[in-house]
Amino acid sequence: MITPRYDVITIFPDYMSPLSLSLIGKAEERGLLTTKVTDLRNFATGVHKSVDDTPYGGGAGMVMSPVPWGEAIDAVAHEAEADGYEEHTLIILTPAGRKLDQALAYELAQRKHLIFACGRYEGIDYRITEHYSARPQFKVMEVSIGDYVLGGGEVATLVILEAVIRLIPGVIGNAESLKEESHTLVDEETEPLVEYPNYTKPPVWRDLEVPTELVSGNHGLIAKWRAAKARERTEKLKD
Ligand code: JDQ
Repeated sequence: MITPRYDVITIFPDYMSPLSLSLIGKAEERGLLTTKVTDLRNFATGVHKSVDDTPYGGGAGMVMSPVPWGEAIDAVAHEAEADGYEEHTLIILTPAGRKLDQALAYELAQRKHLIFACGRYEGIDYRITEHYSARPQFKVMEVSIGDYVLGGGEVATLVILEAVIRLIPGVIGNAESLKEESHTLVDEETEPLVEYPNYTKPPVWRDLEVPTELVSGNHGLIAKWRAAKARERTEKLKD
């Protein structure tokens, strides 16, 4: 059985150390998936091992050269192919990409090989997008995690991987919680709903009581209360 493989290419490989912690690290230890971080600098040539240059057309900042990026992506794809991964989804992090949401996380969780290209400076020469979009083994996606500008793609990659990996079968022990999530995510009118509020013990905390519905033992009443609260909370987020 082929398990998902997640490659990350970056000039800051240490920045990806959270991959070996917690949820993701444990899933990897259990053999549910593989992650590998590749240092783009290993594909830079010349005495200074530089990976950036000035932008054509002028302007501030530097742009990442397509030359080391092409070599690094080819090497990663080649290694994955030797392990039986025939299709590669190249995810290029950029504030100009498709916004991450739960539907995109589900979509990415179906793919067996993801390659995350983490740029720095002003981003990567656009010919990387153009070139890999034209290669049949590759699907290219430009992805953003939200409308703010980060210093590079590394943190965005960690966010995406955390959202994707918890959807891989077996990663979360409780399959019921994922099923419930996918039900509450999209209701009958496909309107995204936020979660209902949660409560746990103690039953009274700083004079605040747990809503009586939740301690009623009446599962119909509990379901009705939760649906109403989810809608109320969703409404409050508008405007
Ligand atoms: C890169 C930068 C000015 C890019 C370089 C590579 N959602 C999201 N916000 N920011 C990013 C993603 C992101 C991703 C990759 C990146 C930012 N930068 C910095 C600076 C213009 C464009």
